[in-house]
Amino acid sequence: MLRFSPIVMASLVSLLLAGTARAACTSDAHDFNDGTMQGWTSYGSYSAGTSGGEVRVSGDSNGCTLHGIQKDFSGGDSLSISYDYSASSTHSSTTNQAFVVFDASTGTNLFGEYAYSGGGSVSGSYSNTLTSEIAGVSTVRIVLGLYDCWSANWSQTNTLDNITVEVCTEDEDGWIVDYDCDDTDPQSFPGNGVFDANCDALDSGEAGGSKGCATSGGQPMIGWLLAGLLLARHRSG
Ligand SMILES: [Ca+2]
Ligand SMILES: [Ca+2]
Repeated sequence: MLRFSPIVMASLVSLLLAGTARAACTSDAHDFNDGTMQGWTSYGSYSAGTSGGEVRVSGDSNGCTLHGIQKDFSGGDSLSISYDYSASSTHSSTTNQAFVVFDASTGTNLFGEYAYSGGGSVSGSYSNTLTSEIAGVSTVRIVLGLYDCWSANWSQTNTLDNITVEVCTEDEDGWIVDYDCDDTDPQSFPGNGVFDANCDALDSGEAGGSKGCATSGGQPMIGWLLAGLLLARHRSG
């Protein structure tokens, strides 16, 4: 009969909890310095490719159409994005850079906002977090790019870099699962203050109440149950 020592047991539980924590939020972060598009693909009719460690979008069109890059993301309760951009054109009112989100299945526009709209050459950073806008949508399509609404060619361009998209799934109590209790994480218990500062995987009995990280949604118990099942399987095997 195979038995685990308490130390092995504790390690096993930590491993299971760590695995669960990774599943709660997934991050997709790219600096494009290797010259590849990292899964982002062209959207619209402008050309989009990497150059100098960033994504460059350029071309000409009309009809107020959107051009840039796209990527699909699945299965989340909240979606956070941040990126650096630059935008330019040769007219005083045709420079723009937009963050647009569609339902990938239906094409419905769920959200859109200009990071910049005006003229000249600009650069900046944009970030946002969507929750209600993506509720009930299984796969969202993010598009970063520009609107070309002019038949003339105003040499509109965008560059995009350091794009980070984080998708998080809430537990059954509506808490964002964050087992490492890193209160600096943007997804960590938004709007609900600071919790048990020394929370770790095995202190579920510690004071902190039902809103403490270790007891949020009871997931630590799931870890113990899984550990128990693995133990039982080894014992019977
Ligand atoms: Ca870069
Ligand atoms: Ca045009």
